[in-house]
Amino acid sequence: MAETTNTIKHVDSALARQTLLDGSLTRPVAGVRPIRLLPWLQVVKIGGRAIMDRGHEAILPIVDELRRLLPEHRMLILTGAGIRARHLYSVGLDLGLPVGSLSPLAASEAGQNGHILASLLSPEGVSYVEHPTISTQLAIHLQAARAVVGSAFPPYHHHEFPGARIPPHRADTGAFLLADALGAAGLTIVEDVDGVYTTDPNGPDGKSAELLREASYTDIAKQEGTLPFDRALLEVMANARHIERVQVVNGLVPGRLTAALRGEHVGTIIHTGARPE
Ligand code: GWN
Ligand code: ATP
Repeated sequence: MAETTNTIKHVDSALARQTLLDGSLTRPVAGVRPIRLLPWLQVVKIGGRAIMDRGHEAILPIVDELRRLLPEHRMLILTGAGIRARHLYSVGLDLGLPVGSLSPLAASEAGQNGHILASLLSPEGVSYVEHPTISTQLAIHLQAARAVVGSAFPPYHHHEFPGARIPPHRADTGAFLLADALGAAGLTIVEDVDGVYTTDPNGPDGKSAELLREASYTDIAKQEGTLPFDRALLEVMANARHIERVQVVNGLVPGRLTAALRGEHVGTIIHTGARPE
């Protein structure tokens, strides 16, 4: 008869026995700061409407600037959706499409802009990488190239929150979520205005618009009216784990993106809810 030995190893699992809803129980396990996956990465979001829709006049100078930045920085360049997505929203809303159907359709426009930008940077070894590749193989792609391009739009599809008819989580939110999840060195949002103003500088009250040089996400959240990025960005900034500040810069002015990546203050710096390490 075989002898029974008492060598069974009990695996301690800190969260096995309790509800995940009780913060006092989960905090000792889940309350630590996540590690930075790509701490040397600079994430750059290029506006779909602000830059890509303007065609060669705006795109070629930005491509030139990105090309010159390659020896200095390793970058994840993410593109927004722009005017084609807005046309799509108007047609889709007129037909009664739910928000979860509009989200992937708009996202595909952000992807198209990324394919365009990547094609222009391909002589430098830069390629478009798909969402699943960004999720699982970004590190190896960034070993092969100084930068890659992707879609800034988060792929929520039918998981998009149903509170509004237009998808609330768009390209700026998607870029921030990625940068924070990767523990990147920084996020720069490239627009067609000098930064965040007290009111839309291109709107009816544009003459009274004042540029905010530096503000916290809570200050900006209190500001009524429009912003140059999705309002949901402010909500995710509240719970940021790594990205402590984001700079919004004017990509129509040559050199601003370069200066921002070098740590200079050339647009609006927004402080997030992330605690300093
Ligand atoms: O199609 O331009 O990735 O990188 O949110 O999903 O709607 O898809 O539904 O790998 O997975 O249109 O086909 O499209 O932009 O998002 O991609 O060319 O499943 O490389 O197939 O998460 O690019 O695309 O639109 O980003 O933002 O095949 Mo596109 Mo987008 Mo490509 Mo991607 Mo969505 Mo995939 Mo996806 Mo869909
Ligand atoms: P996407 O990438 O989603 O296509 P985008 O980032 O390229 O979008 P917009 O969403 O159009 O571009 O944002 C930029 C525009 O926001 C500016 O041209 C400006 O007119 C407008 N805007 C509205 N409110 C403000 C504000 N408070 N401060 C600065 N710009 C504002």
